[in-house]
Amino acid sequence: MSSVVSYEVINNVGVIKVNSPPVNALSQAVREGILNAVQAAQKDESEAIVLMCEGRTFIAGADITEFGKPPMEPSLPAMLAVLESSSKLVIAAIHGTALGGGFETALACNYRCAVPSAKVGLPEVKLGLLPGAGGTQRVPRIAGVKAALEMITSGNPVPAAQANDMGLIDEVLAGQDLQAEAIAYARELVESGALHNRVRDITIDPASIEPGFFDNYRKQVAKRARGQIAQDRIISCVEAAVNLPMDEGLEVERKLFSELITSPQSKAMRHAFFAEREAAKIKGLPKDTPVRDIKKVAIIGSGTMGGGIAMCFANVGIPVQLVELNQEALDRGLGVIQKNYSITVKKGKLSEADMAKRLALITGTTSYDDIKDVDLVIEAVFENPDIKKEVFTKLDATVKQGAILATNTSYQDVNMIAEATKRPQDVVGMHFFSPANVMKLLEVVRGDKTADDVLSTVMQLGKKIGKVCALSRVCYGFIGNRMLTGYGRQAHMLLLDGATPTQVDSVAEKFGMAMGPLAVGDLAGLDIGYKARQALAEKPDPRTCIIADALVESGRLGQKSGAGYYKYDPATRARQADPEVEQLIKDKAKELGITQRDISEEEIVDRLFFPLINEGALILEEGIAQRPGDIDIVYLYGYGFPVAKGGPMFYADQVGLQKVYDRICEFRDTLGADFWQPAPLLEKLAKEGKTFADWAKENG
Ligand code: T1G
Repeated sequence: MSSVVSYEVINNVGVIKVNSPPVNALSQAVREGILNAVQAAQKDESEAIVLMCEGRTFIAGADITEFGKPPMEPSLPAMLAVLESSSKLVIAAIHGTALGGGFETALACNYRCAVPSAKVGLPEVKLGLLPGAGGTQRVPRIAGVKAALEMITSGNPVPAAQANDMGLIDEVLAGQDLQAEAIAYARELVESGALHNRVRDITIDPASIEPGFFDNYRKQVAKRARGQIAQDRIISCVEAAVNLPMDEGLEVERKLFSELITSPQSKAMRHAFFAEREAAKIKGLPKDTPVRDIKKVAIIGSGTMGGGIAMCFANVGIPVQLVELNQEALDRGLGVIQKNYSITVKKGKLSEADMAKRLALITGTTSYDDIKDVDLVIEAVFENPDIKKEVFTKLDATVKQGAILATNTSYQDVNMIAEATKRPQDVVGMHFFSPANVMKLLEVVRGDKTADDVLSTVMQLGKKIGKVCALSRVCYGFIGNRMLTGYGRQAHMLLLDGATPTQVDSVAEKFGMAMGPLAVGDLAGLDIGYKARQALAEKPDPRTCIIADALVESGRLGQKSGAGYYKYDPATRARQADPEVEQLIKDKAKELGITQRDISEEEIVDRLFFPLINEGALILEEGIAQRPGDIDIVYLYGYGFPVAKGGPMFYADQVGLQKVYDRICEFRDTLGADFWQPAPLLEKLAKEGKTFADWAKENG
């Protein structure tokens, strides 16, 4: 056979085993090995064929690393055609996650069995693609059009039991011994004279689809697709599965797949896929860096952040103690957690039993003595450096040696906090994003003295609690918030120059941001920034805050007060433009001697997003971030940047660094040098005709 696919006949069943770590992706060697094994099985004494995998999972999809390279035979469709035309029953035996081309391979088999913990899915949409090996044609034939559309446009995996109910899995095994149980199931099928089922032989009655269904579905999906095109093409493929014979439907699928795989959106989303995994790796850290065992966690502060962080740990079965100054604050914090879980239960996303299990893992205390033997403490108190230093001094005096002492600070100097202890090597930043139990980004902030095993522990723990981690060195605002300053500043200055809040936010949302910058300010509360500015020793440039200050001083704090940059419908919280605010903006512009003008969409896009890129370049050359891809991950998972654009640095490469550089120089010369100084690295790469991706390759 081959180094990645073995074949042997056991009890008259031909067993094909794929063993191609890490996820048995359908590389050329795997495709060739399976095809050869199926052909060999046609001629031997086997009465049926089982296709299974070694290692952590069944085939997890096409080999994404092969995309963009010249195609290598046998193609996946060719391999599947041999599988589907086998004269002997072929049974896929699934464990782990059968995803994408992996699940499509299983669908081309006659039967599918799986262990209870297995999941199946078609996540191609998350890569800006569609299932390109028959998934859009076979799933609707088995599970029906609606279920197929939900599964393929969401890309979410389906657990084995549910897949069994949908008909996508024929048999859920006991799961004690996959190979033995799969062989027994194959024998049972042979001995019972099971039909040579082929999914392609199922037809869907077009009359069963209500008129206008597909167009309505397109409209519904377009809202959540945020400009992504794959969902629309998936719907067209499923429509073809209803109206066309299998081979013609496969032709439609192949054509639309080819369109997507060369699309900028898919290239961006595939970049994001690999960047996320790259970001979890710390340059220069030995692969065998030990990891500390985190069995018990304490969180100092049970406010919004502390409570959300506590839920992250309870959700994965790690006991967590909240520490508060007094019982009243503690009870309030625990009450908020209970309420958050109850809301999830009401939405049907959590069972009562699981809620109870998680709540039982979250306890509270007002005494540091109760947390002296925890393995990790995360401080989540006010963003006041003196309070943080006081907390860390107390932790240092109380908590056992070897515990990790983390701060959730968004801005403060982690080195300064570490110096408040005698163990700076155990101090690290774990910057969660609000709401901490929802937002996936975790900025891991490396202090100058943070130990390697602390970093490796926190990166691994971050993944365990469902976060996407990116490493930052210490600077004001780390990666995300530091870059956000320029973005927010320009949003404010665009108003003074003549754009309205609606114009700025709708251009940002058309670009793909989850929410425009001014609406985000209203959501977070304009008073937060106001208080921070009031605390500054040096008053900020009025051009960057005169409107925001005036709004707060007139009681317009944002959604929490019913009005900020916008008015908010009390029932729906829908935002409405407010002529009062638009007049206030005009008055403030006049006060500053700014002559307002029409602002183009292009100027808004460039003035919002080029500062992100420029600051990202500075962050790279200062060594604050390891890679441009890490910066992309911060923005994709922490700030609602559209994944179809890959992140600010990937987007910059697509725009072209020369264009970005020239535009920033133009803004410097027309809007003023205060806020428009091109980063030296950006200038250098532009002049050399290079990209940030080139920089990443050259810098390892
Ligand atoms: N191809 C190549 N490498 C892959 C891969 C893939 N499909 N999936 C994972 N890897 C690498 C990954 O980069 C990492 O590498 C290592 O495996 C472990 O991954 C024709 C066209 C399977 C749920 O989208 O969702 O099929 O960093 O850290 O957390 O219609 O990987 O170690 O060097 O994520 O245990 C469709 C993508 C492809 C599945 C495992 N399939 N993978 O999660 O490990 S397109 C997918 C995942 C397709 C067909 C279409 C997850 C996982 P390294 P990991 P994990």
